[in-house]
Amino acid sequence: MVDSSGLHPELERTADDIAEMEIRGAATIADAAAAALGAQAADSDAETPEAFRREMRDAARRLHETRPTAVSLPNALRYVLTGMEGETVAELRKSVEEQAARFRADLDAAQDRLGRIGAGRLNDGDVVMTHCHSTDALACIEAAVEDGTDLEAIVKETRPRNQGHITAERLSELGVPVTLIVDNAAHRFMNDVDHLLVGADSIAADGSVVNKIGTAGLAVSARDRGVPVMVAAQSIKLHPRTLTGAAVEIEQRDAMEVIDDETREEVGDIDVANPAFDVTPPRHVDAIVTEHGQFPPESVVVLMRELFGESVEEPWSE
Ligand code: RI2
Repeated sequence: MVDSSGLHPELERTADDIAEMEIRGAATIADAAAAALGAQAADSDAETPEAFRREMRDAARRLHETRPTAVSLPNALRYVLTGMEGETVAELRKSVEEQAARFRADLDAAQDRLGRIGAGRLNDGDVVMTHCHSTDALACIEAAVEDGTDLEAIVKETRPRNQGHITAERLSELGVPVTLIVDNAAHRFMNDVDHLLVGADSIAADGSVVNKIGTAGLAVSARDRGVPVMVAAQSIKLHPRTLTGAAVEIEQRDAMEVIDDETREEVGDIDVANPAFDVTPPRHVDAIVTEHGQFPPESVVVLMRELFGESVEEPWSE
């Protein structure tokens, strides 16, 4: 059943959870968005094909407005909506449900493939430093561990949301010895590290990597110590609009994530800035590992053209 706004409660809940970061991580966001569109289609009360199409566009717009940086979200919405085909509501419904299911299955398969490719860069005895929590990055470690590669991890806690705790938990479950450090300790540990391994929320056509705030400085530190920087990112992280010159919007989040109101009042009259992401230039990245292989950042544009061409539709804004 849909509510008076025409949007399914599951879709509303998914949108709220993405905005609040109860659902987070670029791949997980894309998966949840596709599932929500599928649920919207399944329970739609639309009586005409036009009403159904409009409802799906409204649903996609609602999801799109939640978080601006991870391009996996619009890429997922575009994939599902461009697969919407048919003359009748029943046909349209079926096509959306099938396309959403296909997207989700492809996403899983892509992450597995990416993990196996990334694992090839990791050698027995290596120490990997991680930042934030990325399922794409973890897939590389998981595949390496499955191959019998012994790894250790230095895990940054990643203020302000401490997603490093999730990474630490997942790695422990895999049997990888973990040392958790505060973000400020990263440079001190860089001499002990063989790889810096991070995920991505968006990758621009010039090979710039948009990822959790702190990645850019970390990559400079890794470069300084000769530590290779490896970015694990499925192709849904490629930002097609950057092919035509658009910049990736950096999400600014609530000050409350950095400092609670009471402490802030004690400190005095201050501004608080909380950008969620930063941009690591291609010269500080060694390899972008995707499900299609690994690329030096400067050549990722070739893959982008192949996958998206030059024109990028936004069916939800029609
Ligand atoms: P996967 C996260 O952002 C991190 O920046 C992480 O590197 C990226 O998403 C990719 O995650 P946030 O949602 O898609 O925690 O690899 O702000 O899981």
